[in-house]
Amino acid sequence: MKVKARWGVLALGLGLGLTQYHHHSSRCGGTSIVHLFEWRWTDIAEECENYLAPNGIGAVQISPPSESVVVTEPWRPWWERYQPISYKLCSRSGTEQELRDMVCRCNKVGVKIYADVVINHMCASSAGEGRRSTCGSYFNASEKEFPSVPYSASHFNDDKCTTASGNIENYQDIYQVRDCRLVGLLDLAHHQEHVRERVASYLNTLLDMGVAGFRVDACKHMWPEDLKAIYGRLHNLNTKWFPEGSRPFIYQEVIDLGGEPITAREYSGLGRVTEFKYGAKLGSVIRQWNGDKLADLKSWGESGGLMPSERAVVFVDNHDNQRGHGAGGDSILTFWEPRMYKMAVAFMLAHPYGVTRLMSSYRWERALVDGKVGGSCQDQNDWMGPPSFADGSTRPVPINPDGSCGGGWVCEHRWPQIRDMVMFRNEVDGEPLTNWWDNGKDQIAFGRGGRGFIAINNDNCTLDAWLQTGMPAGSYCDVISGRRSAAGAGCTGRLITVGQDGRAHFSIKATEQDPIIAIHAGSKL
Ligand code: AAO
Repeated sequence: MKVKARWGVLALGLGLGLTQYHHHSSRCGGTSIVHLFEWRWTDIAEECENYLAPNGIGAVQISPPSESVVVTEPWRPWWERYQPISYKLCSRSGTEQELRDMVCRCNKVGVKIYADVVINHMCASSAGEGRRSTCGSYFNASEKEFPSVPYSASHFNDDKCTTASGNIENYQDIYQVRDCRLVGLLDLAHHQEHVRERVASYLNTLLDMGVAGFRVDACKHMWPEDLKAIYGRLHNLNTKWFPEGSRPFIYQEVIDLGGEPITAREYSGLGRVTEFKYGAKLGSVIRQWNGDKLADLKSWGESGGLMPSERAVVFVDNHDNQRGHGAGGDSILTFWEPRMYKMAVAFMLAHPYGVTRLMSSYRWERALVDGKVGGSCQDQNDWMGPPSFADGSTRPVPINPDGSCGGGWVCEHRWPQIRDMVMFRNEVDGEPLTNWWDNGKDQIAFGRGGRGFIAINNDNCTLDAWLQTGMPAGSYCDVISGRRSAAGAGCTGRLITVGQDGRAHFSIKATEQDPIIAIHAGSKL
């Protein structure tokens, strides 16, 4: 309570409403965000209607919608979208009309759209002149000319950067990190009125269209006071879909694993911040590295070294660290290791900390240099773009009869275990963590205020215990091994019977494919 009050005062002191931290209304559930990485707008619109709304997913993070350079060597890497050349809204995911249609259709069914916005920089200086761009706009990176915005040489930071290469060479120097080029990308001078106005105008176009917030890329590389000035110019959300006076939900990408002078805290007064320690540490716990064990998660959260929960967006992996970009290290778990991945995602969705973001990926042909698995192992194919046609345009996402995705799309958010843990999180929203139990090693269980209970066995022996669930007596369907029938009387998975005293028997073999049991108020028969 004290912490909340302190942040509230700080946010008000900054002249910002509190709602930039609030992603959902707890009344309607929708607690989680899914990053539909590289999906086309038309596919996202259908996904909102057919899957996300009915399954209680609250929002989609879309790939950057702004016009970018088209990189053809190697053949159309996913990362070309992080090199904008204008703020026109045609991208590899579709046209502006398709974007508008998607935002409208998703809003209609109550699924919010958060746009990944790349505002720190434009494309790399090495992109030169005469390159292709996604809307066909002209640009000349060598001369720093982007007439469609417009930006020209004076709108970039190069005069402030003191490194010989013009790039960030040392993350210990806060001036380099903010005023030099991130991996050669032309660094915008956000202290200039013109740049602030152009960036705010881009974001406002999206807000007016019905977008509900932003994942702001590369915030570490922008000065907090510049971001504050830009956020201060943002319109409220469109009242066609949102209550009058609603502010955009903002979550800022700041990689803070400790050890650098720039911290997440510098940005958490402006909006939420991506908590990178979360996935790195959780991966290490589930891999049982360095003596880490599930029982350690008893103190998970702020007391365990994470930022305040009401400032954090959390995730097991993201589009960078699932392929060795960004940060997090080898411990990061991804869809490539599904058993451990599902344990990590189930824990994240059951635990009250943070706003949760799910990753939805596509497969690429991995070419591991050292043969290791894990997030940051070297992968020569880390650039590979989404499933594409020969002309480089992105393929649609085909949905199989069993609800999984085909065509190289992984769709972790459609894995039944993950789908039903999203429902679990919606059911227990706002409830405290209760009835923690562990065996001192890699078996844990905990409840959420009598509305849900989960047990996970990552040990090498069976979990066999009578546990206090805190839940009302009755029969519950385990949502990991099955699902409650629509009529509510049957269960396709295992049944857990909670007695009058709130206790229930749990048995999970160490060899099970999904060594998890989860029950919640919505799975009661
Ligand atoms: C591409 C090519 C480059 C080329 C460039 C320009 O790959 O070779 O130079 O074009 O021609 C994405 C791709 C990039 C791509 C870029 C543009 O990932 O490969 O470059 O598009 O097309 C830093 C930033 C962070 C950033 C991350 C990738 O702070 O903001 O790098 N993420 C975002 C996006 C990302 C995107 C961009 C930004 C650019 O999510 O997709 O890039 O728009 C330390 C620092 C971190 C830093 C990492 C990366 O991390 O703390 O701030 O992230 O280094 O080097 C341990 C440490 C940890 C450390 C890490 C790595 O884990 O604990 O702190 O090691 O050293």
